[in-house]
Amino acid sequence: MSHSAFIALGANLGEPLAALRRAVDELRTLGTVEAVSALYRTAPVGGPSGQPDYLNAALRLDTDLTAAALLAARHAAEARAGRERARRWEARVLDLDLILYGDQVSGDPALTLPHPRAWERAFVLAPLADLDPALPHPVTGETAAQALARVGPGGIEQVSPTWTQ
Ligand code: PH2
Ligand code: MG
Ligand code: MG
Repeated sequence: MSHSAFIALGANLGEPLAALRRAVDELRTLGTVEAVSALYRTAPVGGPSGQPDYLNAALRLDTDLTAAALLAARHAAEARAGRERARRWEARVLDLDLILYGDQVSGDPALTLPHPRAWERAFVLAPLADLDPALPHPVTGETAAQALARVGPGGIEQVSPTWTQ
């Protein structure tokens, strides 16, 4: 059965734009990419100080894969991009986060759904609101647009609406 997954993309090391474009192409092999958000330049939130700005975006992927299979594919794509996992929230060449998988709610530490911090972060919410402003949080019901208005758009700037072309 097809599930609608929302995936956030981020990078702030190496060649972030090239890495995000390649990630979109890889995700196209996992299902149907129904929509891709605009691209944003965003100030780093958390992690070691002095990191470069991030590029962030999000996409909607309709897929027959399970959430666990998506997680594995996502880690493989991050590894192929050259990501090394050391410190939490350090700068990275590619980060793919599964934000929503249908309306599934999971407390599994390896795959918490929805992503626990997504509804608090403008760098996730602005791209999500591009894809669907009325997208509800499966537990609270707050939409992506409402959450973005609540947290405010500070620290993010849209750099391109059509960056995958
Ligand atoms: N990801 C993080 C931590 N901080 N900051 C920005 N601006 N963008 C991110 O994608 C990001 C972050 C953890 O994955
Ligand atoms: Mg992340
Ligand atoms: Mg991640």
